[in-house]
Amino acid sequence: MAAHIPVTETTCPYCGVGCGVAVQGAGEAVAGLESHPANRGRLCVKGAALHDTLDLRHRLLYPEVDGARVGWDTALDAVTRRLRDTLARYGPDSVACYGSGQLLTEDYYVANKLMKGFIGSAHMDTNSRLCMASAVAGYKRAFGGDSVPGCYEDLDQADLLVLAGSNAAWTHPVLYQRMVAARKARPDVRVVVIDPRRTATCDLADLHLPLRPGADGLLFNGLLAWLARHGHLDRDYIREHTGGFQDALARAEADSGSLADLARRCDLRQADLERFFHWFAERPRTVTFYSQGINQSATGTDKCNAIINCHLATGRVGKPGASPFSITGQPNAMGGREVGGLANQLAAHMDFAADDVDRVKRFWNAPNMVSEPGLKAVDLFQAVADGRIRFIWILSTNPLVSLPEADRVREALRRCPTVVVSDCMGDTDTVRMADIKLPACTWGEKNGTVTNSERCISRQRPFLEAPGEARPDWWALAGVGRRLGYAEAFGWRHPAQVFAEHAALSGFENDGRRAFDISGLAALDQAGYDALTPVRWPVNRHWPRGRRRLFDDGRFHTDDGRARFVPITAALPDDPPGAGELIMNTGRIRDQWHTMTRTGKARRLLQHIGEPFVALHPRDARRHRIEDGQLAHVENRLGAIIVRARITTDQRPGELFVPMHWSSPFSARARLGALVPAITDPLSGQPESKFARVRVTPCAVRWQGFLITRVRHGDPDCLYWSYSPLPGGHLFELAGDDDPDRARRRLATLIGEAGQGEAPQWLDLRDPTAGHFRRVAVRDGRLIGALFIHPAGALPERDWLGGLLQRDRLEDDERRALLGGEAPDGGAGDGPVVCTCFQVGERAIRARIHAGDRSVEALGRSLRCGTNCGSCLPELKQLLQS
Ligand SMILES: Nc1nc2c(c(=O)[nH]1)N[C@H]1C(S)=C(S)[C@@H](COP(=O)(O)OP(=O)(O)OC[C@H]3O[C@@H](n4cnc5c(=O)[nH]c(N)nc54)[C@H](O)[C@@H]3O)O[C@H]1N2
Ligand SMILES: Nc1nc2c(c(=O)[nH]1)N[C@H]1C(S)=C(S)[C@@H](COP(=O)(O)OP(=O)(O)OC[C@H]3O[C@@H](n4cnc5c(=O)[nH]c(N)nc54)[C@H](O)[C@@H]3O)O[C@H]1N2
Ligand code: SF4
Ligand SMILES: [Mo]
Repeated sequence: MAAHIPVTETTCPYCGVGCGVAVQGAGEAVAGLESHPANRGRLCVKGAALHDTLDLRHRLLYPEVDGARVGWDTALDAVTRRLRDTLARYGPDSVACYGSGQLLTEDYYVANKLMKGFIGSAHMDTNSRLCMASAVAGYKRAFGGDSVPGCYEDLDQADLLVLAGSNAAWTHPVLYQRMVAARKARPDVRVVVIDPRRTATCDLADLHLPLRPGADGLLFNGLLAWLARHGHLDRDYIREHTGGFQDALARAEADSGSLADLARRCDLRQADLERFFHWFAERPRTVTFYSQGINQSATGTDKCNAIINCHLATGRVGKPGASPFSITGQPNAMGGREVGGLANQLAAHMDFAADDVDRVKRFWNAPNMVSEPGLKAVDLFQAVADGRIRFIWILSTNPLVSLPEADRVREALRRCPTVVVSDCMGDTDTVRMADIKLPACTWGEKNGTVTNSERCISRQRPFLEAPGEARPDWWALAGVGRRLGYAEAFGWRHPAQVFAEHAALSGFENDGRRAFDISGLAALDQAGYDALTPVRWPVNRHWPRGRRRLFDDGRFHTDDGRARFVPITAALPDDPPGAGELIMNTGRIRDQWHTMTRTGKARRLLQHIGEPFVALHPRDARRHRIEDGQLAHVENRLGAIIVRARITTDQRPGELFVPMHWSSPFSARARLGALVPAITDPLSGQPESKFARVRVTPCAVRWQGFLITRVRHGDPDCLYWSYSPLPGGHLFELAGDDDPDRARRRLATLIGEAGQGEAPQWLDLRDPTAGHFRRVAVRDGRLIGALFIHPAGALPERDWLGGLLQRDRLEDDERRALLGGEAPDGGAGDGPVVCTCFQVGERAIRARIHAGDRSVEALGRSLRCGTNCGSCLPELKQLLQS
């Protein structure tokens, strides 16, 4: 980077890897930060596309009360008045706050303090309930505190990497690349992937265990029993540092039975199971890296403990290259755990024990300190639905998409007298339901700290002015605190002051009992805060520069200092699906982040996968008469979606996969949260998001098509649509079950541009017998928009047409080509973009393979694909194999 342009060192706002990012100027360019220990200069596709998402399109820029734009004073007065009224009439239990692992630690700390200390309601929960709650509960049961023992270096040092319920190649790409590098440097390293689906992550696997969904607890119980039977336990470690082993082992033995039996119940080959067990026995340096395939389950906490039991039994906790490693999803999931964002925690790793409550109360000088845990997310929204909660403030999360039974959640918010939503974006499913909308700063504008999966605290630093009247979330929350009369408790002027208070609380009367202690940072002034470099907690007198691993001394945070084995009876998800039913698994794709509010702004992030889909096995496709690329209904008694079918043997028969990302602004009917039943783990309250019973049927359409337009007026009125931004406008994929000519007339009204002048010139091509309709609108020689309708969906390249939107004048051959529907050079385009960094499409890659490229390296030399972030390497390999 050129020396004269200022560079801001900050942290990526997406996944829990927590990569350092170097931003040039006001976001002109981004690069991986070489000095950051999490990524050492690397970024994945989403991180590398951050500067494409900084523009102000779709931003919420001004506060609104009941649909009218107001100033901040009026908005915060309104929040306070309605809050006071609700408190006066219905008491503190009628007030709730729902936060997010995408808040900064400072925002989160203030929300928690306001709710639990001053409003006096413990109904403060967070979307981390849908994400990390089981992992937290598992760690607490085993270690006596919510502490991740290991660190990222363990991934470089392990001899066995077990990825359980993680698609890290797509969801934690920079860590995945680290594992790839480790595997390459030391060929003896073994990688086992446990996932019912064959995912991109399996590219690295020496062994893929495509187990029956939900069978992980059984599998790890089986491992524990096998290790004991074959003399692979670390007896000294068990004796010196743990408790409860005999019970746990007895339960595991009773549960798992013979190896043949175990294999049958997990639906795995016995030989594969044995291979995994032998590798585990032979390789003391084992990291089990686990994520949502484990956590998001009605027995998620037990599954976490079944994994931890195996690590404790072999003494593999907190040692170099050896730990059970729950990987966090959101950028500040860990920060939320530190400030007590979950309804069953207080701040700074304290619970609801009487002395904890008293300690926090004294520290805050809190007038209305809560003394009992509040409602967990799913129950909390149930309380909104039945009118017990009458005021809710939602910050930095989109529960109308991400919660189970999402249609019921919508009904609940519709009925709730006061819904306050803080978001940086103006049009999300949840923002649409708000009575009061508060515009939040977002990445690039926010100033504070986040903690990643390995307990590393990093700064997010601003490099942009806050646009419009957007303000930091902590500022809005503190404004309400002051209006309630707590000027001193909420009097901060800068996030550095909030951080210092949070750090001081972590050390307050701690005496080493609570793992989370960053009292060493409590004296930071603003300059020190601004200069803070990444550091792994604890940071205190004993560990002034942070600590890499916890529990390496074999001492835990339980009363007797010993870790606990937890006896597990591994329950499989209750009854098998009924006749005609399939199991719907849900999760993430490579280039999108959750409900797409930010990643959905970058065209290049929609070129890899541009539409919502359902992946299914060819056998199920045949049985349910569904063809590849066809639209399909996926439904159950709770809801219904329409998505495109992708037929693949990567799925097990009887099981579907649907991505969680598409929401109302992005597709007509794809909010899959509506179909997920609100079944939760009794210990953690985490919903079972990966196991919904559904039916799938073909979706009959009479026409397919697409529309491009310079401005977006509204949503298409037809059976199916999905949206993508284009550099000069907008793209909708369309399909309908009505008369195509009528659809043409209706949908063409969506074509337009800003500041309409004289009427555009319409070029029409109609062939009613063939069912072809084309309308192109041109004004002053510029393309304004186009609509193509066709019975079967043989349609021109969207990106070629989209490119024409950016032109000041169309050439004659381009006009002809437009109506003809084919690029002048006859090029059919490059197909789906596989390598997002260098924009290399599937067709180009196939062409090079035909021309003789035989390896990913050769493809990289010819086309550069796969040579930057590496996220597409698994797909390049797959194309080479096919
Ligand atoms: N690209 C991208 N990356 C992200 C995110 C994103 O939205 N997009 N979100 C971030 C967040 S918040 C999170 S929490 C993480 C989540 O990261 P992951 O947990 O890796 O992602 P998921 O796709 O939700 O689920 C992981 C895998 O669990 C598998 N699975 C389903 N059922 C079972 C089962 O019974 N047993 C086992 N062993 N596996 C099962 C699924 O098939 C899936 O491949 O990703 C983070 N990173
Ligand atoms: N079926 C199914 N459901 C799932 C999952 C699954 O795998 N399957 N995964 C679950 C998991 S692990 C997670 S983490 C959740 C994620 O689900 P959500 O948290 O609901 O999804 P996001 O799209 O990340 O929502 C973040 C919102 O905050 C806004 N935002 C961004 N930055 C800021 C900010 O600084 N301040 C404010 N106020 N707003 C901001 C964004 O515009 C967006 O509207 O989904 C859960 N739901
Ligand atoms: S791996 Fe995660 S933190 Fe790193 S650049 Fe990608 S999304 Fe951002
Ligand atoms: Mo998550």
